[in-house]
Amino acid sequence: PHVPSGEGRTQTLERTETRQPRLWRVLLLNDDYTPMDFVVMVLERYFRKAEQEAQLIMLAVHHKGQGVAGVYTRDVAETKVAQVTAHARQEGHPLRVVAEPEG
Ligand code: NFA
Repeated sequence: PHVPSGEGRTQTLERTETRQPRLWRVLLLNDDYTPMDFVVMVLERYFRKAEQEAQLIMLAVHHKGQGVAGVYTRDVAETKVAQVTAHARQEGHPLRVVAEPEG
């Protein structure tokens, strides 16, 4: 880091490199009751997936047990978990959505 010269007595230390924030995966977990169409709608509306990709992710979760809906900074990931969980419960579906750190 270099120290910029200034007129006053206060010096500001600058860094040109800043660490990237840790990213969090938002996972959808399979269950026996949430309708496939609801999961596809969630992937389109909350995770901005196109319909075909949403279908593929939903089917992967259905067959493998879980799958990644998206990758975000921690606060965004936690907000997605809260919003999707609230929407699912409002509709009476048991869909589980969790966030986990990457790497
Ligand atoms: N397994 C659910 C069904 O057969 C569909 C589903 C997919 C649920 C992905 C949760 C996640 N209706």
